[in-house]
Amino acid sequence: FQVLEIHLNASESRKDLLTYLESKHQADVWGWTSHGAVDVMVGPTHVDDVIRMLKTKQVSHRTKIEDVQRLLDEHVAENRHPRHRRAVSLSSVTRRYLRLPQIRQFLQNVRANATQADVTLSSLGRTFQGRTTPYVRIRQKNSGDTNRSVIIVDAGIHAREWIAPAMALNIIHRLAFNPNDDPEVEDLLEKFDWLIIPVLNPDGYVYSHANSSTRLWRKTRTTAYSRDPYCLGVDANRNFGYEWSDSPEHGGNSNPCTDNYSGPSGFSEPETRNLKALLDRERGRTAAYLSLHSYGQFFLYPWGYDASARIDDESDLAEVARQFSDAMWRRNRWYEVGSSAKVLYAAAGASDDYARGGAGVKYAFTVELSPTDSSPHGFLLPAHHISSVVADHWPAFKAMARAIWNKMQDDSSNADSAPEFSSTQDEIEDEQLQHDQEDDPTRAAASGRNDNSFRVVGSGAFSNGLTSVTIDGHTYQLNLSDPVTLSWVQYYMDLFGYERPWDTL
Ligand code: 0X9
Ligand code: ZN
Repeated sequence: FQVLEIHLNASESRKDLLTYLESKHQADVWGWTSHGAVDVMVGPTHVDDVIRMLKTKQVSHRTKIEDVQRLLDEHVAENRHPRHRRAVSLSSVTRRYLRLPQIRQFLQNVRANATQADVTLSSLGRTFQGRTTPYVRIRQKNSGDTNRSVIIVDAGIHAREWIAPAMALNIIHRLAFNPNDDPEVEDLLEKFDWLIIPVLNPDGYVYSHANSSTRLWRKTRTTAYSRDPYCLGVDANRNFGYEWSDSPEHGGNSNPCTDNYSGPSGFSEPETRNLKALLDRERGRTAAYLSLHSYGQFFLYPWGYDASARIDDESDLAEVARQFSDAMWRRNRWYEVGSSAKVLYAAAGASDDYARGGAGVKYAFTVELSPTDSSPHGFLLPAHHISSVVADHWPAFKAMARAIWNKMQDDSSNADSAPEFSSTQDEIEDEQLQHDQEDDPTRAAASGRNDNSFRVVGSGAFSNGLTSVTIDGHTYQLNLSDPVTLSWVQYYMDLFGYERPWDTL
């Protein structure tokens, strides 16, 4: 496999060309570059045809990665962990891409031993394959029930973007232990509670760690919408239910075999609903939502669903974004800033748009971390780069938090634009404390059985062999002969108090 950097002339048939490459040549779009070019991975049996086609169309291009397999093998080898060693040292987050079980171990270690902050560890809810989704809440030590604004950070919506979970774990490490005696850490905890979800798509993340042939997996691992093993998963960052669309014009797709499959409807997937539930719970308290991705070095704000939609307070978001990119610049890294549909491309159903449009978070951002688009590594950034990425980005995250804080002070001195709270602070706090103590919040949420919440419609007799199942108001087309799907439905049936599942089907 090779990665080609293709320079699309103007806006001409940009989409057509990519759609053609994806459908006819099974090309995989890795990412957009700031100068309007696109990185596309093409397989060995297609690369000659593709290059010939580009030449006849006079589309300029260059080979960016000659041999993806070699890079993959090196990358996987560098990140291989000694199997016998059980304990994960805290500082390993600066040197390695941890596997999911190691991330769980790391988080437990943080909770037990944090020196600089109070840390609680909870689960956002189950994934499609039934995994819990760990997240931490980091608060100033002994701060009792003071009601700070929250900054929510997630990573790993896309499985293959490993630098993002690594960055999230390092933010946790720095806030909870302050390993470099950074005098500003205390201030960050004084200003905000930090709620960090290092891996929002655990099923996909685990799969991307399985071997070099699965390393570039992007989506979740839903088996519900197709029987073809190559067509599993939903692009979780197309599945959020704000201005959701599965049309290619809005960056989505209705074909389960594509890498940007939007799912059958907004919030059809447990992973996106897990984050929605958190954002909804924290409604009115969340100062900022930050979603970490890679790669390309972009700092993006809404709207992402449509390039013609303009956000009304763009200057506020742009100012915070500029503080971030200025701080990166001081570390010799160039970040491009802007609204995502304009800077990158329209992509409806992403988490930032929901955070802003659905959950009312003023400062909602997507960060495409390093490397840049001119790097030869893309998603396969070697693990020994983690520490410099972290060292360079930490000042920028701090600058961002400071900028948001300053903006909030300006706003609250101007009563007209002060944020509205949906309920009293105390109510929200009580609710949150309950959730933090739950091992799995979805269990608590479902404790009152509601007869409309779980319905099975049809009996597998559809021509596609799928059965319509409605869970909690969302309808899924499920392949119930698949054992993983079955266990997942079983999980929800238990949750909603149904004991005898399959007689009715
Ligand atoms: O396409 C995406 O989901 C993100 N880029 S990535 O290369 N990591 O896949 C960008 C999402 C930007 N936000 C919105 N379009 N709303
Ligand atoms: Zn991504």
